[in-house]
Amino acid sequence: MPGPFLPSPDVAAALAEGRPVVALESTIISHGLPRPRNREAAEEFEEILRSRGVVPATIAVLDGVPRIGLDADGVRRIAEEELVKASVRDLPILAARGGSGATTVAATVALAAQAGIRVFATGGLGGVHRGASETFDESADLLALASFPVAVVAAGVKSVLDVPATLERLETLGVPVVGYRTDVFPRFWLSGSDLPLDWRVETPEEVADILHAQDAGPGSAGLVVANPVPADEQWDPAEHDRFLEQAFAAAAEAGVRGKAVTPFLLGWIVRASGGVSLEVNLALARNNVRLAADIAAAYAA
Ligand code: PSU
Ligand code: MN
Repeated sequence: MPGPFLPSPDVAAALAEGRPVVALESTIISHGLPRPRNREAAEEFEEILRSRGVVPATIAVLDGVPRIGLDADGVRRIAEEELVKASVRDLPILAARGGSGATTVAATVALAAQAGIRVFATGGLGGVHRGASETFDESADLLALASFPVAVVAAGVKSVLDVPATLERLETLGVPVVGYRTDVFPRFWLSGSDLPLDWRVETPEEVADILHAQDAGPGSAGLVVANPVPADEQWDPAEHDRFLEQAFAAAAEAGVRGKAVTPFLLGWIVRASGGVSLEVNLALARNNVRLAADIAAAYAA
């Protein structure tokens, strides 16, 4: 009978020895990126970490067992199988039934915290959806960031969301947000916004100092490290705005609700843009994985 979760041998050894580990989510692979690029991306993200001396811990639930770090077959499974999108609330159900699921930011953060992993890289966070005052659709990612001591490196929140409302909720929930070499909150495919941040950091070491200060403090909140996609790799803003409006119209027409909303919008935009949004999504995710590696290394040092 496996324990409540199963770290891979690499991850277990690194954690025991205090070497740097970075968590990676699996929903971005299973539901956020199209096949077959998703499998290449999963392998590439892990390789970026290894090349920087950091152990990758891609997280997913496979056959009822939360896995912290996957082997090659596990990576293949999250890319190729039809897994459910698993948030925090789905974890006990999958465990009890022996089911499999790709973990969202929220579920990945919960499992990373349980395993003792302090740093996590993704593409963009979930947040408050547009029209949330009617639908109440707000990602469980926000509550998880308030509940578990894991720093998330993200290119802000997806621009399909209500970004100002998301920042307000992060403030209410007590989740610190720092801009990495930026004074404004990035919008996923776009490097900038008109939303100022209170705090800016310039180096991975500064982020590591914040993590150590959190460790010594009273709370258990996470941290958002907002890392903009480099300006020369961002999506053309006018084109971005045009596709976004069309995607909302398509979602309304299709009557998409609940946890299907985010995958629908991302998938629709990839297809409609002829893959332009996909290249930017991959660029920003790589950029986040690199920074997370450097933060984890500074934190372990
Ligand atoms: N960021 C990406 N692609 C994604 C996601 C984030 O670049 O697919 C996923 C994450 O797993 C995040 C989820 O937790 O979208 C948010 O979904 P929802 O809005 O239903 O909470
Ligand atoms: Mn939702």
